[in-house]
Amino acid sequence: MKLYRSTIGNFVERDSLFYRIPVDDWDTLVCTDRFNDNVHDATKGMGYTSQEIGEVLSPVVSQEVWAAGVTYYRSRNARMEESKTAGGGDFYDRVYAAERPELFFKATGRRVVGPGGGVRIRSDAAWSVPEPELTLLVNSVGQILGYTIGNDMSSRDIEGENPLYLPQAKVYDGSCALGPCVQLAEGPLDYSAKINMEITRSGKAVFTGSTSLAELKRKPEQLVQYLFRDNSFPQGVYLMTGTGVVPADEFSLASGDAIRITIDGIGTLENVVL
Ligand code: DO4
Ligand code: MG
Repeated sequence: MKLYRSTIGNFVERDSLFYRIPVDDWDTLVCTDRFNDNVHDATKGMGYTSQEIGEVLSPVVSQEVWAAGVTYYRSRNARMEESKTAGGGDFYDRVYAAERPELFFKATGRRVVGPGGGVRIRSDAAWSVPEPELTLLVNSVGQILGYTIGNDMSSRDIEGENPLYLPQAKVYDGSCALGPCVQLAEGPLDYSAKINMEITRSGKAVFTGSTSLAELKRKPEQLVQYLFRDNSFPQGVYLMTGTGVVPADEFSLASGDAIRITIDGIGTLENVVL
């Protein structure tokens, strides 16, 4: 089942029908210990079609968004390459192999763009890319409620110049997209699921790439466990699990580009670059 936040309320989708959850406030829905009951009870009500549920919004209100980095071999290599003149030759290698993961703050709900919305590249960046990432919705007691699609927009020149610039490379208005829905964690995660990304410019594909969750080096539960060490999230939290898809070094996003990220079992998140 999939959870949607829309302009007219919160819905759960089952077998292509959408059921209204009688808890209109997203934060309350995510935080209550009646989450599962509320979702399952909703499916006993009337089913609506996708045209009847209003405009789908990003599934975030007060949740912070955090991210893990260098969780795929491809990301380790890309980071080492972009930071080689800054002496980055070995700290990305070390974090890839270390027990403690790289975790960083990514966005507040206000900075998150929903499906169909415009993501941004920084005005002072010259080398920008989207990062397609499986993203976990975690409740206040550290349970993974479900999975969504995330785009961790990143300025590679800024993070490559100096690792201490990471927050500037990662956190700015329109730097994150989430959606279109949350696939509820009803069973074990399917590690064979593929993550695909396509970028089109003036209607032509300028990048296509993919990875699989089998390439993710760390278990989502382990990332959550580290995130919750000495940190509390009363409204729940999103955790992006890192990218395994990085365009070739010559590629940089441009205004007008369309980004399509698909994760098997969840759906497709589409955004344009403003
Ligand atoms: O260490 C820099 C960030 C890496 C990242 O965002 C990723 O691997 O997805
Ligand atoms: Mg990332």
